[in-house]
Amino acid sequence: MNRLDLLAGVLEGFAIYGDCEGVEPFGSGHINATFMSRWNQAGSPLRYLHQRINERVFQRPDEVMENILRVTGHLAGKLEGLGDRSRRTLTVVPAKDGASWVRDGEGGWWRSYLFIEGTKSLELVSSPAEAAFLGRSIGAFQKQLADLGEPRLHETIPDFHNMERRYSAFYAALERDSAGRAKAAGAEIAFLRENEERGGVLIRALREGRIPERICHNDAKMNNILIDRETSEALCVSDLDTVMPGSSLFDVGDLIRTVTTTAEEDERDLSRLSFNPALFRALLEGYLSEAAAFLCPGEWDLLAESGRNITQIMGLRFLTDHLEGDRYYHIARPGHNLDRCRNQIALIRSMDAQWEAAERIVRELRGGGA
Ligand code: ADP
Ligand code: GN1
Ligand code: MG
Repeated sequence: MNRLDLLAGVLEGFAIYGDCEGVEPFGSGHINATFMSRWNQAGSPLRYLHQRINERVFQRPDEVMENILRVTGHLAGKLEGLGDRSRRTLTVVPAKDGASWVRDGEGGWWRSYLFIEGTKSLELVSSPAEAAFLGRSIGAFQKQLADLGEPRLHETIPDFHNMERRYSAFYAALERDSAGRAKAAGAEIAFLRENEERGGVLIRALREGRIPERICHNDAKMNNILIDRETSEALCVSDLDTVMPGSSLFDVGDLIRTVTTTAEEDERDLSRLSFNPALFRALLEGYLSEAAAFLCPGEWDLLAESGRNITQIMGLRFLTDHLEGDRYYHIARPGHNLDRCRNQIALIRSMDAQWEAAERIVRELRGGGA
């Protein structure tokens, strides 16, 4: 049965009142199946967002939802008093039986959120001001979650940003070469092999205690942040499936990866892609306006490096998935994951070429704010 039919079968299960006037696919996420529904609620138009959780990726959807309820509840508490609180954090719409999900006829797990109106998500940043808003929103998100307390959040994907584990998975995929694609990816494989050592820098620092474990988003790429269409303010951090213990630098790195580039993640014309130091500065200024208060010296030391590191882990994961026959990420065309990998490698090369500028910017910001 297709996803839309499955959704039609579960909509009844959510505590949503009124008449459903239509459902359509929504967004450009690589993982879950996302839809938007339109309702007529006693004359008022309303929308909701529905997602089927990708169970290949998230093997314990119940734990994912338990985390999300805690996190959204905590964030809502921090935002108490604000008139537009329900636009600034996700709100889970419960099922009629009180659960936070509804199961479909195939056993799939569905959840619903209030649809946050008047927002968009960006694939590319168009100004330093936007970059600063995005940085600030993740700094604030980390700060707000710092006192979430016990128990520790579930690790919804264990070792998610563990580069060493990601390299092991890559080498295993290369060895199997189950889709027969390794030969045509020789240059990318060579690049990732050559850069394995430096790739371990964040995970080693975390393991050795030079940077602390913190609750972070873990998937803080730009299009997971909802932007107000009117003001360009980064209003709401979404896609909370991977909020769990990690490093603040995993989020900073993912922001650097997606905000400071001049081309989208799957752009094939690599001549259009470069690292933009002005966006890098603005992004970090925004992030630090919230995070300078809690970052420790070890985190400052690796701030610039985090961008290269998270770009590298994504390049590695895209290539691993390509070698395995595209089983993890949604793809829209043959070779999509290889294109994404090439794009990430080009971005690392551009960051390398402008490394002195990046380090100088961090030094200046540290001098002014650390
Ligand atoms: P995936 O895990 O597949 O990436 P996301 O949770 O990121 O799915 O959702 C896909 C897209 O839907 C996001 O990039 C965002 O633009 C949009 N989105 C997510 N939640 C909401 C919401 N509550 N209201 C409006 N748009 C949303
Ligand atoms: C996936 O779900 P989405 O599209 O926001 C992935 C991230 C990658 C990203 C690359 C759970 O994010 O880790 O950085 O694609 N999410 C998961 O664009 O694997
Ligand atoms: Mg997403």
